[in-house]
Amino acid sequence: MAQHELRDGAPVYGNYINGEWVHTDATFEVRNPANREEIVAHMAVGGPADVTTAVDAAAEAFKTWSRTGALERANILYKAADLLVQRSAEIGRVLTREEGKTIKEGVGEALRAANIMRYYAGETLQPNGDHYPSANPKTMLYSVREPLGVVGLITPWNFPIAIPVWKTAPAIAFGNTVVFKPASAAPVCAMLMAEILEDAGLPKGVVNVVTGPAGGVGNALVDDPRVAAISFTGSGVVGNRIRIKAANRGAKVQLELGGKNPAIVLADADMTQAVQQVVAGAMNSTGQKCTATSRAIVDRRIAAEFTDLLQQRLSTLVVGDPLDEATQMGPLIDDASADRLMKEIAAAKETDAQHVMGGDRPDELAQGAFVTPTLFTNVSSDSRMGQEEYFGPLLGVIPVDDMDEAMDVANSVKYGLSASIFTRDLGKAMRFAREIQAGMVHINSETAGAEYQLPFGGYKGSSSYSREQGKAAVEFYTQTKTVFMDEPLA
Ligand code: UN1
Repeated sequence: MAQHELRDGAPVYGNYINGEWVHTDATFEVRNPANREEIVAHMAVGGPADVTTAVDAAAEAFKTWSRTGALERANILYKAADLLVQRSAEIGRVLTREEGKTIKEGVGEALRAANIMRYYAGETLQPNGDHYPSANPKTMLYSVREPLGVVGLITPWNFPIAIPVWKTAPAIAFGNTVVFKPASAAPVCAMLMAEILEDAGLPKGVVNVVTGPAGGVGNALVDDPRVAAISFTGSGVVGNRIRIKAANRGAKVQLELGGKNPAIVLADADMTQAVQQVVAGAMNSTGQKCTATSRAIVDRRIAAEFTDLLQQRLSTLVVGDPLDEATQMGPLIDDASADRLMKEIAAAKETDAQHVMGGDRPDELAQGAFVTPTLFTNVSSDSRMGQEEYFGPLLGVIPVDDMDEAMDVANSVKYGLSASIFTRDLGKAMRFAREIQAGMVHINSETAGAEYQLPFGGYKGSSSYSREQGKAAVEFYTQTKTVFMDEPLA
């Protein structure tokens, strides 16, 4: 395990390039969003030169890694998964301290990351091509999937270990090498992933991590002509810039962007289940998931009752220090995000929408970026709250007359990541699954919660018609070679 120098009690991380921790003169601090006085780590301020060195290392490592046997690649991932499990309590704690989700969610995410590694270890031994009959009976025709080369990964802060792993593990499982930029708000778990991969025996240069500003590190990574593919999860604005840059130089690109995910609640729904799932979808991880539920589209006949039940459940949520096992909701990622959300809440109070509860920054939690669970009702679908992603603990109830209106409202936004319906009516559930413009569809469960064996991604502005995880990862991190093989004539 790597030893890192401590400054003010917090580790100082260099960039991880070619198996070495490379320090920069300048560093930036990662602060605990639940207590802004606490420094979690000091990180390197990387720049274009560091990206170039990292791509040099990854390009060199690709020559041998791409020819390493599948079983050897698998065994490194299995070993890394074991190490992740062994260190899951520690990693969960770091994750909670840098990101603010509850310790249960933090440790759960570390364990989920271990399972993702195991899944891709297994995938290395799955068939990676097809055999075809030829017009000539003696010709052997087959296709084989091969790695792309150096891939560039850019990840968000809201899943500091799961998303880095679900991009890195398939990339290296299929023989690529990686240069990776984690989000500056919560980059420490990415460094722990690099440490674990090294301890599991990953050769130097196969995975390189460079921290620092998007302008310097992210742009250099996207622009480097040796980076064959970019996988990005984050905002639509940044994603679109990456899409254009990648298209200009012909790089393969995969984007996972925002969501404005609806949960339709019909009058025949199991109310207890619907309330429990909608609250989980809206408030877990403080609502900071691209798959979070932010719109409850509710049959008008039950809208008042459902809103009451939501309010009752939301009032029981314990908001506080996410390291405390009793806490059910932690802070937002930083004060800027909390301030932005508070402005949206203040503006929404001036509209026809009715403020039911929450939307406060509690005095007793003034040391962190806390906003209490917030509920509005009578939200109009074409208002800002009906259309824009807020990325925080805020749920808007939109009453509708019937299933037709529910579908129109659900599909009225620019996003299409995830969507739920709560009903016992099989016909309506089936209609919803057919007509909803969303990549992930849930019948009687919350909008969040991907499983790693499934393709994950969205419709419309939520993705780039690409998917990640499951077999979709094979598509993205490989390219197909078709081989014609004939016997020598003599
Ligand atoms: C989940 O719902 O568990 O950044 C995963 C995000 C998504 C991942 C969601 N890309 O929130």
